[in-house]
Parts: sequence; C-alpha cells; structure tokens
Amino acid sequence: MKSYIDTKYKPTANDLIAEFTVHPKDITVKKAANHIAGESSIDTWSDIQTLSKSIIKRLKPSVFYIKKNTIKIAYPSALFEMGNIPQIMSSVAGNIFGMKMLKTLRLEDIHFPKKIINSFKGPRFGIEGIRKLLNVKERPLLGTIIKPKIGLNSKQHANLALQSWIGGVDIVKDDENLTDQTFNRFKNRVKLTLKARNKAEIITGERKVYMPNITAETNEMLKRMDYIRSMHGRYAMIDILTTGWSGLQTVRDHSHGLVLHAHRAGHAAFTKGNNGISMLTIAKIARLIGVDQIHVGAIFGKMTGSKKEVKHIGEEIEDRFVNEKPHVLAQKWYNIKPTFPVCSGGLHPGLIHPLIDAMGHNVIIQLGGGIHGHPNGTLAGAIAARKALEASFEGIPLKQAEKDYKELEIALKKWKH
Ligand code: CAP
Ligand code: MG
Repeated sequence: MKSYIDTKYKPTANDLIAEFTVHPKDITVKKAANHIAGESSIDTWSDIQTLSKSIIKRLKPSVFYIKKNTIKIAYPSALFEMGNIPQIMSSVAGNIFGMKMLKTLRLEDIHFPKKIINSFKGPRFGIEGIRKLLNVKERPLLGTIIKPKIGLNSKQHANLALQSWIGGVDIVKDDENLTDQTFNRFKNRVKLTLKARNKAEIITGERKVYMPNITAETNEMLKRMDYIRSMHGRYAMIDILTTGWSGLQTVRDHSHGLVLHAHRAGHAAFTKGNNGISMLTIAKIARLIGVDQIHVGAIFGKMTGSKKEVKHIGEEIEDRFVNEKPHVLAQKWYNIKPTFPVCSGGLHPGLIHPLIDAMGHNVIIQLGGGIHGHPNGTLAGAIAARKALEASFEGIPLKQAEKDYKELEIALKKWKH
C-alpha cells in the first residue's frame, strides 16, 4: 500500500471529500486512514506492480485531515463516473466497511464538487414547487399516514383519506409497507383515493394531495407512476433504501409531472450507532438524485434522530449553501433545488409546536397514530392536528387554542401534553 497521508494537501474545486469516524483495531488512526484511502480508490492490501506512477499522479487520494478519530479524504473527481451514485458509493462506502483492521467506521458526510453536482438533476419541484402546487405560502404542511399500515381495503383507505383531508390535512400518504397486496390493490386504491381527493378539494376549497407508495421492482414502479398520472395524481412515494439508489435514479428520470416523496424505511441499518453511513449523507444523496421530500427524523417522536442531527439534515437539504461544522462538510448546491424535510414517527398534536420551533416553517409534519388514534376518530384527529399546527404557527399557546376546539382538548388530554 502506497502512502496517501498528506496533511498539507489543500483540496481542489474538483475533489470529492469524505469525512469518516474511524475506530481501528490494534493500529493507529493514521495507518487505518491510509488503508481506507487506498482501498476506497486505487490500491489494495499488497504492493502491486501494476499501480503505475501515472495512475498515482492522476488518481491518488489524499488524507488531508486527521484529528482523534476523525479523518477527511480528498478524492480526485476523475475516480468517479458522473451521474452514477452506485459507483460513487461502491468506492467511498464500499469494501472499506468490511476491513478487518477496523472496529467501526462511519461515513459522516460527503462533499460533492460542482462537476459531480452538475451530473445530477435534483428535485423537479423542490420546496417552492410544492408550496405552489399546494397553494400554501408559509405555514408548515400537515400530512397523515393511513393506519393501520396494512389491512384496510381500498374503499376503507379512501374513506379515511377523505376524513383526514376534510379535517384539515394537506397530504395523505400510504404506509411504507403498503404497495399492491391482494386485499388492497394499488390501482383500485389510487383510483378511489384520488376520487376522494377531488371531493375533499370541493368541500374544503383547499388543494389536497395523495402520495401512493409505488415501491416495487424498477419497471413496475415506472408503470405505477404512469397509472398515477393517468388518474391525475400529483405525487408518488418511494422507499428509497429498500429500492436502492439505482431504482431511485430511474424513477426520478421518469417522474415528470409527479412530486417524489422519499420514505427512509431501513435507514437505521446504516445510520444507527458508530458503524455505517450517516443520515445526513443519505439525505444529501437523495436530494442530489432528486427527491422533493424526505423523512429526516422527528426529534420528539418514536424514531431515532437527535435535535442537532435532524436540524443539520434539515439545513443541508433546504439550503443553497451549507457551512462546515463538526461532522458536516461545506456544500454548495448550485442548480439543485431544495428538498422539503419531513418529520414523522410517533408525533401527536402536542408535539407540533416544539417541532416547528426546532425546524422552522419549511417542514412537513406527519401524524399517523397521532391522528387515527384520536378517541373520536380520524376526522376529529385531523381537526386537532390542523388547529395545533395553525396555533403553533401563529404563536398562540395550545392551552389557549384548546379552549376553542374540543377536538384539540381531547387530543392533548389523550397524549397527556
Ligand atoms: C409514522 C410512520 C412512518 C415513520 C417512519 C410509521 O407513523 O408511518 O413510517 O415516521 O420513521 O410507520 O411509523 P406514526 P422516520 O405517526 O403512527 O408513528 O420518519 O423516522 O423514517
Ligand atoms: Mg410508516
């Protein structure tokens, strides 16, 4: 293995930079860093006669930062195929995770250079496009996931969607594991739920959207998007980690006319603990490929995600430029539109205010159990959630708002806020 440590190296505008936290087994962080740099680019365990000076000159990585267990490696962009996330990940998030010399390795962040950023399309709609589509200028958006996750038939699903919309929800979505089961066929569900959407728009005078879960084999996902378009749907939802980056890229290429919602089911297999890939990295890649909305964690809910982490991810995917901070690399997004962060998982009306305080107004707040678990049913649950969201947005204390809305009072009592 050649030496790739060069702490004097100044990354160029064409370098991709990866930040890792490294815990080696019986060797120094510096030695481990050298192996990580080599294995993730041009080298291997043994000296090799075939690694010529010219290859090294053109493609050699540089470990330019080592502090405690944090290392940063700059890779020349010529190592990567443009527009190919699987290839980039097979390099900087590939073999290195299996190296015996490491106890744990965590990819904290990737900085993408302009050349690579420009080889991707990014979101079609982005935050602005979604706000325009829904005709909601400033307030956070409110969504629900039909519950139970699986078990209802298409008609029951569409009826619950109608009640949710009438109660004040903007977005209704399928759950991550509901696709095309025998008791709730995709086509029938989409047809009936979009019919309910049309009715809800007439009743409320508001724009409403439905996010059918297209998750499947890639060609099947394309057919499902065709069907949604033929039924005048405006959204498609995809489980981005179980389908994989390649499937997502194909879906993005064929998603004309549809907003893409990214569910992150399974992310914690990568993102939890000291080993794996951070959620920040996953969210950045998803934005680069082009999801319009993505689950980032809900801070106060049932799923993982600290306030610091969720806020950083929110900033990263919403902003045009991100400053360097611990475990976050600077990033300029050039022409890539911002992605809407989605907070979901274990939320109820009493948690909406602190969530808006932490995330700001550009956030989609989703309540599944926190709406369908309302003692008076889904309609009351949706009213409680919308009133809590409006009060929080306008700075009215919930104690005050619950006096005017019985549904909210009952919800806050049930979830003991
Ligand atoms: C939320 C949810 C979402 C989670 C995913 C669920 O329902 O539908 O899938 O939000 O977690 O199935 O748990 P509840 P994350 O509102 O009933 O919890 O957003 O962290 O990826
Ligand atoms: Mg779910």
